Amino acid sequence: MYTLYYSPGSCSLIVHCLLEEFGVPFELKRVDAASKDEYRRLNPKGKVPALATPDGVLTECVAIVEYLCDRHGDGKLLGKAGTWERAKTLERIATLATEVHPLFNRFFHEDDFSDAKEVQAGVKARGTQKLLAYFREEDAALTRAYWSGDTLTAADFYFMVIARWGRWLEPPAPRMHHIAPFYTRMTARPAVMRAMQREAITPLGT
Ligand SMILES: N[C@@H](CCC(=O)N[C@@H](CS)C(=O)NCC(=O)O)C(=O)O
Repeated sequence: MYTLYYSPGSCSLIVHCLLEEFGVPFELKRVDAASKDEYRRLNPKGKVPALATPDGVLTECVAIVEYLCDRHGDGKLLGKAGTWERAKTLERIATLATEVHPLFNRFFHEDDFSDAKEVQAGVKARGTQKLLAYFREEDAALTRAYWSGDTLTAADFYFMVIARWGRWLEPPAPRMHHIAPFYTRMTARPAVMRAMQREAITPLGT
């Protein structure tokens, strides 16, 4: 039995959706300000997600996604180890984790970058600019059913969560011309609907 430590709508939603997709039993534990100190004993980084597994506690979205897909996906959603499909899907996931997620840190947590208000404003403004440029480029390229192509992969769940954060941009990422049908398709998946319902969030709301 797994336990997923999560915060609603955060990057832990990617893992939550995959657990639902694979239909494996798991418990959910919400991490918030009140439980943070206790949570640090389990995950000293203090961030979500963390997945308590029979093998131990695993952190980092990329590692958890690969672990779950290998254990439960049988090559589905990530591709079998050693294949081009696996490499290309991981390439997409790695870009989201190492390039795009940090841009959202500038957008949501500009005060992490400086104590000076004018520097924070600059960090946020540049982050916003880069995110809009990123989503416009992805929107133009997203001409197939899924962000990753004709076949659903784990990267699509990651992009869906990232696009959901982009609802605060103007224009909102989930409403962009090509991203919109992808986003609707993803958020209509029963597994995604179940995960969002349990986190008390909606595709475009809190
Ligand atoms: N590199 C980590 C990033 C995790 C992360 O930034 N989690 C955010 C939510 S999306 C978090 O826990 N933020 C709360 C905090 O930093 O205290 C991963 O990909 O799992």
